[in-house]
Amino acid sequence: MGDVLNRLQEAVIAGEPEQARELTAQALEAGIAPLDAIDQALNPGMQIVGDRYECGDYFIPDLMMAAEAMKAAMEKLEPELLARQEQRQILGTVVIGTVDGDIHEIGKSLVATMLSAAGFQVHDLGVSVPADRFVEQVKETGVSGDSVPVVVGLSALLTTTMRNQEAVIKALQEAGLREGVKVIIGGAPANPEWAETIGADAYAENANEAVEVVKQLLEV
Ligand code: HCB
Repeated sequence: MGDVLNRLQEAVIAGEPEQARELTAQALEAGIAPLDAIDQALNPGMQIVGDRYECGDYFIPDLMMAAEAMKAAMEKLEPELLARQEQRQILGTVVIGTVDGDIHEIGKSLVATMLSAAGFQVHDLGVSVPADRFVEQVKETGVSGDSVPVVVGLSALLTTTMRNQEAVIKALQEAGLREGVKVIIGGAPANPEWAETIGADAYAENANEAVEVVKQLLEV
């Protein structure tokens, strides 16, 4: 089990999508749980990639290839994660996206997948999402009679874009929608203090914590 996960981590670090896809399939065939593959191979692999970029050993193309490898692995894991949620009882609705100016999508997509697997209806708005698009989706979600209450998930990976998490909260306030929703933020530069500063309801360090926090916020 350790060997295939080690090789999967190496495939992410080396930016090899085909290998990552193949090794993920092997891991699943060997009975490794999708969450173990994420926690023990993919996330640590991306962490190493980030460290190498930070110290100048890796460059943007390396980051992009590592991200492609992680995405290839996630494409195999997502159906498995969702399949494990057999009887779907909709616990609430989540509108999630990476904020304006920020194209980092892996963490946001992982949170979206985990919430979906846990029984939430998830509207994933994608990356670089303007504040008014979140507002529009929250309005639409309410109007279309989707399950309520609604949680808004805001991802930001850059110190320059984390301000836009606050911009979304302000836009929700201006539209008179803030009282009706819970806001959870995440992403590498965010932390609980930042959540408090910008008036978010909660912060989550990772996708598992996001699921727990959203459940707590909605009391489900
Ligand atoms: Co990017 N990048 N990047 N990047 N990138 C980071 C984020 C740096 C930290 C790297 C570094 O310098 N050490 C850095 C940011 C520095 C800073 O602002 N302090 C950085 C930079 C500078 C940049 C560019 C500006 C580089 C450039 O062009 N000069 C550029 C920005 C482009 C833009 O957004 N406008 C850029 C581009 C890229 C790509 C495109 C090459 C690629 C993204 C590809 C993609 O997503 N499709 C990329 C990547 C891959 C990274 C690193 C290496 C990994 C990010 C990642 O996917 N992590 C990252 C370094 C790092 O974080 N160690 C680096 C894995 C996921 C699973 O973790 O933290 O995203 P996560 O998500 C977690 C967690 O935060 C939480 O749960 C998730 C799952 O566990 N969470 C939430 C996330 N969102 C949540 C929302 C919630 O509501 C709740 C919880």
